[in-house]
Amino acid sequence: QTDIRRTLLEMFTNAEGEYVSGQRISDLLGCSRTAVWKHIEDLRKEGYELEAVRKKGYRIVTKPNKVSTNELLLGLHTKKIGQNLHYEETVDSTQKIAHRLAQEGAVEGTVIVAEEQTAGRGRLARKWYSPKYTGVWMSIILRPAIPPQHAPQLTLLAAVAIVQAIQEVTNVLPDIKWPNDILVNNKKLVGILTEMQADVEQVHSVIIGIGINVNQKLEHFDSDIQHLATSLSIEEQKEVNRAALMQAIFLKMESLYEDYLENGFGLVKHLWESYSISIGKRIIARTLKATIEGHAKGITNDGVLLLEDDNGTVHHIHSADIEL
Ligand code: BT5
Repeated sequence: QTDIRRTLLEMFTNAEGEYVSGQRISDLLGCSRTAVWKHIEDLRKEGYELEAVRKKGYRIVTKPNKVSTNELLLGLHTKKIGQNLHYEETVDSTQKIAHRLAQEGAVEGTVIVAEEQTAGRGRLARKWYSPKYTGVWMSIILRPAIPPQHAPQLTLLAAVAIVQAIQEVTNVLPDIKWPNDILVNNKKLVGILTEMQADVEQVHSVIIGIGINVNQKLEHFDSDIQHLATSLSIEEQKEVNRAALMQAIFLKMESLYEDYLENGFGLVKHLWESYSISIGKRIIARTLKATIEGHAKGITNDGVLLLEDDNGTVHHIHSADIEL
């Protein structure tokens, strides 16, 4: 069923807005005219606006403002990431679903995407606002053979892939703030939440949750984050295609991930440092136990932040909120 729709959409895309006759469609799909009509009806239900003209055939007038499985799979040239896709209209949290699927043996590269999250979460059980049709709310399941203490490296890998994808799809030039924020002009555009299933020696799965504000207007943000959040469309001053952005992320992530598995953290570390605004500056790090002020010297090979306080002591920060 998905394959037929995929072929159908490819056909319309190749037609570039011109009509495709019902006969041609039924020939190519190898199904009856009645079956063609049913597939067209299904596309309409998904939000595609299709025009049917006697003797000419069908053409696509507008695509839905949704991110459907079809939109995401059409022209996706990855080997793994995004190829096994779970698309949902509304979920509590894509992280929750990803954990369940990972436990049930979901293949590496499985992605859970939702149009809306009713209980999207950040770190430390904080809330992540995920309003309908406006953002990218997704979780990616990876299964690297690495020790658990290396898992934070994948947060940094995801951040680099997202920054590169944003630069490819828009004119926005974002910065990374250690460990998991992507900012534009000091406002939060993206949050990343990496969780894992592991035993002491080995990771079973790493679940990378990615939240990107894409098409929200300022007034769409809840008042408690209005002063600290931004979206791509606010920065770009036009709507941004979410499916194209996700595809770009899948591609960038896959190539960085392949390099990471083969050659280690070196390339990601180098790229991450080039996008980071927290390194080489005076910062304040609030951990659960303490607040430390000092000079951010860099990150270790495990992705741990090195912070030198005024007494010259270098602290290894595993998790904190950073103030610049
Ligand atoms: C994060 O947490 O930044 C990680 C967010 C991860 C969200 C994704 S969406 C898909 C997947 N499924 C989930 O349920 N989660 C993941 P943290 O660093 O703790 O930041 C949380 C803080 O960011 C909140 O306390 C707010 O201040 C702020 N915030 C909440 N929603 C926001 C939004 N949409 N845009 C910008 N800031 C937001």
